[in-house]
Amino acid sequence: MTFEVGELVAGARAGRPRAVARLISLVEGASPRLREVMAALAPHTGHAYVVGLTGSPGVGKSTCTSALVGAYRRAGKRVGVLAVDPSSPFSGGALLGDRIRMGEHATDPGVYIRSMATRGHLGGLAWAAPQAVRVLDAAGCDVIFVETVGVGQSEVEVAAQADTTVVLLAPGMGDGVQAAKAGILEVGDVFVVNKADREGADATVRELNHMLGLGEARAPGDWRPSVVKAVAARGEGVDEMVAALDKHRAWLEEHGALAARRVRRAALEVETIAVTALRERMADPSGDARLTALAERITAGTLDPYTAADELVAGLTGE
Ligand SMILES: Nc1nc2c(ncn2[C@@H]2O[C@H](COP(=O)(O)OP(=O)(O)O)[C@@H](O)[C@H]2O)c(=O)[nH]1
Ligand SMILES: [Mg+2]
Repeated sequence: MTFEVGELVAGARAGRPRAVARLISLVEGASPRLREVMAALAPHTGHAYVVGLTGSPGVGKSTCTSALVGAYRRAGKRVGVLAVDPSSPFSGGALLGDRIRMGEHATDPGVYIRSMATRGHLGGLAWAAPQAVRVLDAAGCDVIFVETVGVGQSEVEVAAQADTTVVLLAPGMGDGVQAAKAGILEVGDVFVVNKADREGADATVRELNHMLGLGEARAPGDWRPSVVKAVAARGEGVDEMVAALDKHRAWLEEHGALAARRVRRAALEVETIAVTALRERMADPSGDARLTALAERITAGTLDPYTAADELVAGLTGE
């Protein structure tokens, strides 16, 4: 399909939903023209505050996000929501459940809601999500929520690539133990024990505080994660969540840690793009032939794998 990159970018910057949607579709489809798009968007990014939310399926991420969107809208902020769920069936730009959960915001021109499915792409989620965030950032969002299911390494990583990462748990799901296993305790800046209308919420909070206390990888001056109880479905605990987000943001800014986080995030983004590009070249026929030739020399005992790897990288990058 033909399109004018400048026009699309201008449209997105003017807040036209169709232009924003179109740009995110280009990301999703790994369009060869993304290079141009990202170059055009770059000068208009860096304004949005990015909040990652992760947790088990059904814990209430979308419900919480929707409640938070409402709170930030009332404060006059423009809000973007990116729901990334590669395991869910994908239909027409929104996951059905999320569309219902966020329905109240569907017609608000100050809110962009987008679901992304990136299954099957080389580099997948880790590659696509930051690019979609850039689109929403350039479109003038003040806050961007990135919701990912905290079940796989890459999903957790995507949520962790935020300014503030929120980890959601619910009582009675054995969630604490699951969270520890999935390694999401380490990435949480704010913990929300949602579904506090259910039995065991206080026990979950205690268990969580205990586990956070055990994980003393933190240095003395480090941020101490906040733990908030919520009943997102009834809007309870939303103000506390907003306060916890604000507090973390203020802490980051005070300690010069926000800039550092963003540099780390950009570095990871570049790394992901570079590694993805290398993998693609390795997978194409000439790369494959190179690799096979090197592998044959290794099995013949005439080459060691480290030197082979150096040669491979040099061969793939030195055109
Ligand atoms: N009892 C209770 N149910 C909730 C609460 N928050 C969300 N839910 C329900 O939990 C289900 C899953 O919520 P959803 O936000 O889609 O979870 P996600 O998969 O983490 O995005 C939905 O039926 C919600 O209505 C809550 O605080 N209490
Ligand atoms: Mg959801």
